[in-house]
Amino acid sequence: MSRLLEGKTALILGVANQWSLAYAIAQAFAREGAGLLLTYQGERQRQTVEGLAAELGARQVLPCDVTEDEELAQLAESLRAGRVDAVVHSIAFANREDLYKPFVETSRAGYALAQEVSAYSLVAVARAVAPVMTEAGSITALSYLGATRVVPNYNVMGVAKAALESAMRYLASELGPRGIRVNCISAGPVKTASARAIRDFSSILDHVAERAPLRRNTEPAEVADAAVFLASDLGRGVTGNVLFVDSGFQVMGF
Ligand code: IMJ
Repeated sequence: MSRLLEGKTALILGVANQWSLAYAIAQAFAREGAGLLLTYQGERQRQTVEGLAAELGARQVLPCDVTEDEELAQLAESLRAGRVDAVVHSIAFANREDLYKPFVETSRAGYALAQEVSAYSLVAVARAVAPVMTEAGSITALSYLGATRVVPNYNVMGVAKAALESAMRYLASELGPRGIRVNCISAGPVKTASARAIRDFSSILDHVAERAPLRRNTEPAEVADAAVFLASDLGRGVTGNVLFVDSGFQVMGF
């Protein structure tokens, strides 16, 4: 069978370590024949991401702190020589304390930070990369159920994911006429590094596995294969969509 992303180039933001969903997505994209461009945030992450990029056979590793306009401009400049077919946005951050305090206590600065890194970054990246994107390009962002439902402690991140999903729809509307599709994957809980930091995460995983229609948790490879679909020509009719890859958990009302 022919590979689904043969001849395509993918820019993947958010590979931080081997547990990252972005890492699983990069592996699946490489398996399907895509050329990979990875980004890292800050010098501290550079070596780690370069190591992972070598394992993946990535073509290039580029700096991209999404809070710095200058780095986004440089990213756009570095990409100008080539073309990008697919972008994966797998970036989020909130102050740790904002994931524990009551949501009503969220500070102005903490709210703004979560929005900037986790939601506005999709707009900034889309603007930077759209000029080098091919007709039939795609942008996929990672979201979570906490965007539309109240999940204990998700708090300011839930509001940021709501903004991310809304931004995805506006971008889908504006970039659609140029052939660029924009979607979200809403993944079930996965024990990534940023989830490990969450108190009682194991009980969250157990709760979902007991109730989800498939009676199990989500594997990174399942999220990655959905990302392959969206980035491939098989996804050509899909834009403005939130695709749940969560063992069906979101359909349960009780
Ligand atoms: C995060 C917090 C609370 C509940 C949570 C999560 N559940 C899940 C997550 C149920 C699945 C993981 N998730 C979907 C995220 O988007 C995580 C984002 C995040 C995590 C951290 C931890 C360390 C830190 N800042 C963070 N910012 C964002 O300092």
